[in-house]
Amino acid sequence: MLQNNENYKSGFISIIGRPNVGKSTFLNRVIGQKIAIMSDKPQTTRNKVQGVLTLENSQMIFIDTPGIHTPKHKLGDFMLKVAKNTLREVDVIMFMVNAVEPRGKIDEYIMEMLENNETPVFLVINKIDQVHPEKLVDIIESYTKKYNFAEILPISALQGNNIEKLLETIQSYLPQGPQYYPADQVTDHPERFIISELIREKVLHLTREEIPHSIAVVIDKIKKEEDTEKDMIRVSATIVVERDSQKGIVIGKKGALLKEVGTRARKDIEMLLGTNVYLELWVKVQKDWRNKSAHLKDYGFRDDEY
Ligand SMILES: Nc1nc2c(ncn2[C@@H]2O[C@H](COP(=O)(O)OP(=O)(O)OP(=O)(O)O)[C@@H](O)[C@H]2O)c(=O)[nH]1
Ligand SMILES: [Mg+2]
Repeated sequence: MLQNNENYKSGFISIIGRPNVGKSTFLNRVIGQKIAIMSDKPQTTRNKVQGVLTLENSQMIFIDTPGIHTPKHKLGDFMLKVAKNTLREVDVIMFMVNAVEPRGKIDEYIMEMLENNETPVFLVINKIDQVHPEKLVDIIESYTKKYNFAEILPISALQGNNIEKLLETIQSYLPQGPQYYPADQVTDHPERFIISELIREKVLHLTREEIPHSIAVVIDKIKKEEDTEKDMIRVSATIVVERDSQKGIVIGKKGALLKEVGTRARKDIEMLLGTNVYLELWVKVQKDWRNKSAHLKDYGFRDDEY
């Protein structure tokens, strides 16, 4: 049953920061399921991804956002807008930074952006598994001299250090409120979106240089197969690239790379759907799609949704 009593707390928490600091890794750890894709390539996340954590006395709705960067095309403009817009109506802002990298221009840009904000901002220093604890004091100082944070929490999203403490602290900032989502709902994204993201993630993992940024994945069809013995869902998807040469790379020698993408993505999709999956992948060239509004809309980057 959906809770709505005096002792129940709920609210929205936006996670913002530079690309690659571990925002999506944090979200997935807290939710306990992969709903946002992760990679070591910057600008992995392109849309906002909402993850719901329901505890006995509270519900926290985390909003993972695209890493803030200087946009170089229309897709980048869209991503920046998505990240900024999530700040408007949340109860807590988690500004995540990477303990391993020094404070940079983008961090400063973000702190300036937060300057006239009424919402409490937490400084969350991630990847502390990578630095000596003695270094933390200097890292903290380099940020606190620029901004007055409500809370400062060093964590490791990958290994789980201090996550419980962070959740408890967030909870203490949430207002009394209703349980917005049923307890078993972990995200508001349709399966179709997560499936396309899981496929994109495998391409990110298996390619380098410009490819990760140049692809989009479109789901053409998801269909339950009726005449098979076992439960089986057939998924057809198209990987869109920007140039002919990229098509060759994504397909690989004798189709090897595309096959590997398919095998890995199928496993994740089967986990997501809890059934056998037959995955069909196609590759298509769509010149300069990242700068074309019509294509951006087709591939799920719709301005009017934000
Ligand atoms: N060592 C270490 N690595 C981490 C930690 N958290 C995340 N990573 C790694 O950092 C990389 C980036 O993680 P993501 O979660 O995709 O980062 P992001 O901030 O969502 O990146 P964008 O979506 O591009 O903005 C991945 O290779 C993660 O495995 C951590 O606590 N420790
Ligand atoms: Mg991300």
